[in-house]
Amino acid sequence: MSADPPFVAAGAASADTARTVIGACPHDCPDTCSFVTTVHDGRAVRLQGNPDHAQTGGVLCTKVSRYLERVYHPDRLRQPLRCVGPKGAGCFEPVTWDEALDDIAARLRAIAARDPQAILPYSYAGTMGLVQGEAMAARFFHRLGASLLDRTICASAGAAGLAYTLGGKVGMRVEHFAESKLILIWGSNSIGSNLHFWRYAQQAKRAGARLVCIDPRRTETAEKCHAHLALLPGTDAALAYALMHECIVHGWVDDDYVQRHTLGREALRERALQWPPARAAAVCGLPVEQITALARDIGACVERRDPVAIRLNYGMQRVRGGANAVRAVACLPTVIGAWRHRAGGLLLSSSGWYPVQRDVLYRPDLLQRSPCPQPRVINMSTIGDALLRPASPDFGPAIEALIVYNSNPVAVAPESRRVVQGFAREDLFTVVLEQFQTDTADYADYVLPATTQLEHWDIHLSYGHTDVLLNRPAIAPLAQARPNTWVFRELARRMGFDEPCFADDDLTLCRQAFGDAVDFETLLREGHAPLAVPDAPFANGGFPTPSGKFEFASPRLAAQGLDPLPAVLPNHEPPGADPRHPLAMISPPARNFLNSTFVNVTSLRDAEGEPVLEMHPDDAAPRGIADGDWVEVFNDRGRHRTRARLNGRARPGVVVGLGIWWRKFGADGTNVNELTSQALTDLGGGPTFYDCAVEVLRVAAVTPARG
Ligand SMILES: Nc1nc2c(c(=O)[nH]1)N[C@H]1C(S)=C(S)[C@@H](COP(=O)(O)OP(=O)(O)OC[C@H]3O[C@@H](n4cnc5c(=O)[nH]c(N)nc54)[C@H](O)[C@@H]3O)O[C@H]1N2
Ligand SMILES: Nc1nc2c(c(=O)[nH]1)N[C@H]1C(S)=C(S)[C@@H](COP(=O)(O)OP(=O)(O)OC[C@H]3O[C@@H](n4cnc5c(=O)[nH]c(N)nc54)[C@H](O)[C@@H]3O)O[C@H]1N2
Ligand code: SF4
Ligand SMILES: [Mo]
Repeated sequence: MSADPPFVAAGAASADTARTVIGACPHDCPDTCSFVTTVHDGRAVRLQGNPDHAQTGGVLCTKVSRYLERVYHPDRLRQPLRCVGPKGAGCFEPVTWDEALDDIAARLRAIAARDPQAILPYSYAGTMGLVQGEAMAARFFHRLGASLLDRTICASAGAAGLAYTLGGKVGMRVEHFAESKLILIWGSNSIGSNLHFWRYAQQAKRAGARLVCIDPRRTETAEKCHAHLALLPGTDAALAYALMHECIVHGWVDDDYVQRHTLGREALRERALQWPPARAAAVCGLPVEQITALARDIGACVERRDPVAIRLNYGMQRVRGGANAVRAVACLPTVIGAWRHRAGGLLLSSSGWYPVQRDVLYRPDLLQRSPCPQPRVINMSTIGDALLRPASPDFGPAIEALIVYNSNPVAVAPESRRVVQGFAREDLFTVVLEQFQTDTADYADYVLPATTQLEHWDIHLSYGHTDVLLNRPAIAPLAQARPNTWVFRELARRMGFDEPCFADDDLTLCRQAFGDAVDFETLLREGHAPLAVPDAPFANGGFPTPSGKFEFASPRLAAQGLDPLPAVLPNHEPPGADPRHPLAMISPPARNFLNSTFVNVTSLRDAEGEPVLEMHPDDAAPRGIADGDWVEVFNDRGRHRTRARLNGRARPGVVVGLGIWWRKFGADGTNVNELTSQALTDLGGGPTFYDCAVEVLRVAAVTPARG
């Protein structure tokens, strides 16, 4: 066993009386809750929402209320494991940390001696913590000169959409939605995935606000709104333009605001006038009255000077035209001058408000000390293809080693057949840092046991509010589990990287994350501290674009020879266009899971039951499918067996496969990503999970493989 680092707070594991420790929820969720763990005799016995953190309001979601079940799960990985059989067969033997780390370092050294770019990190937001996320890992891979990973799997299309309009991941402060009079919940199942925003929406509703949901699926959120527009996936830009069309022709625009604070208003006007509601209705698969009624709701607010707010979320940017759709939607509040009011405007992500000291934390300068100062960049959304590509002058070396942490790509990446084929390569050296034996860990050469949030330090930004949160460890690491930072520190030492930054401990990394921009003493005392974000940040313009204006038309895109205005782009696989695969499949998250996290927590899995495909009776009946029947969903990429559910949530032409189940819990060892494609979005290189044509057939009963 290697030397133990000081990753546990002084006294954290030793007190013998009950005490409480303030932490932060690590999961990839806009709410970033503060929680309080009660520890008794070194064991966490209770975990609750922090009542002193306004954004949390003392309330956690169902998933994280069950966090202790996950922390003390009998299946937690407790020691390093080495693969001793064929890839993916799940044959592992325990090894010591020293054996594992020595061998991993030796393997990486040998590959790096040929070309460090043959080594690829693969990580996402299993924890959103800045310290257990990329801090020590980024330093390690920069110093090594490994391939860089473009972390696109979730939000990069939306990020590009925001960058080319309002200038970045900034927007309204979420608490001000409580004062809005009309809230469009657009591409978001807030009750399932943004619960603490929903609390503000409820406050607004009680104060007389109207809530409108724009989502192909009749979600639990859609059910509770005053109106629901169940448009076809990938048609949001057409809807946004039709709403702007109505605003323009009826004079529901704020000319003064538009003149002062925007670029390209004439061009936008012309484009919007090409989208009368009837045209959009045909594209979106909506009754035209729903569009004109929503436009009238907006117009009534404009006339009364009531604030209109949009809670846009990432669900609508997982299609070919995702970035342009975000751009089009973002134009709407600007056209009506909604930003003048603190309860008006739009929020997709607030993460751009945070002054993260990236250069200090991630040390990109270390690339200069590596043998490869300008490594290639690999898009994580096409990991299947990347792992299967041979060396070529275009691509560079084949990927020989993959270090996975904070992610479960075998379950979550698109086009599983290719992903699995890549991970199954016997000549690929794969190391997986994990808390559990996930689908990805099954393909590892080494599985390294990772700590959970209760066992390590971290510091957090949020993409749904504007506070910084500090996570203190509440308990000692379980068995031999170790924080990600510790693993990369130990590997750095074995690789001979002697820069002082590799000696920084986790608390030092926490302090470095925001430097002087937040008061660390407040964080240590209270666990959270607010950023200074103005109440109505764009009431007087001042957008963080190069022009300082809201860019209806983007000079940056024009300079690249692209359409400067938001474009209405059809899906790669438009609903109904392919007679062999006439149904559009979307696969948004199941409420009791967080991506593929929690799927192995029994109480939460029981709440979800089993993988299902929601269908509309109009699509089920002609295929002879009844509620509860086994079906096969398929296209040219793959097939997946699941049960049909006719529960009134799917609209005609669209089927919904709730995600993201572990493959090994699927009836035939697959999940929805068997069907999804590696095609990318218009801007940002994002995945197109919800742009997926399929056909569905009834099949005989399937005997589940497991679970
Ligand atoms: N319970 C739970 N909470 C989560 C997650 C989870 O897995 N489970 N995941 C977390 C993560 S990583 C993220 S990124 C966010 C995801 O949460 P959101 O950003 O809200 O995105 P999604 O859940 O992908 O999709 C939201 C809604 O968009 C709808 N949708 C699908 N296609 C379209 C379309 O073309 N147009 C429109 N208008 N709507 C569409 C879906 O039906 C879904 O109800 O939530 C986070 N919170
Ligand atoms: N079909 C379909 N596919 C999707 C989506 C969809 O809507 N539909 N959503 C996409 C989206 S939005 C996202 S964000 C991605 C999410 O994909 P991922 O980022 O891979 O998220 P998870 O599936 O939650 O897997 C995170 C893993 O990190 C591990 N982990 C957590 N904390 C730590 C830690 O401190 N250390 C280590 N070493 N490991 C840790 C967890 O145990 C878990 O297995 O999936 C994408 N895939
Ligand atoms: S998953 Fe989201 S809602 Fe649930 S506790 Fe974590 S931050 Fe809060
Ligand atoms: Mo995500």
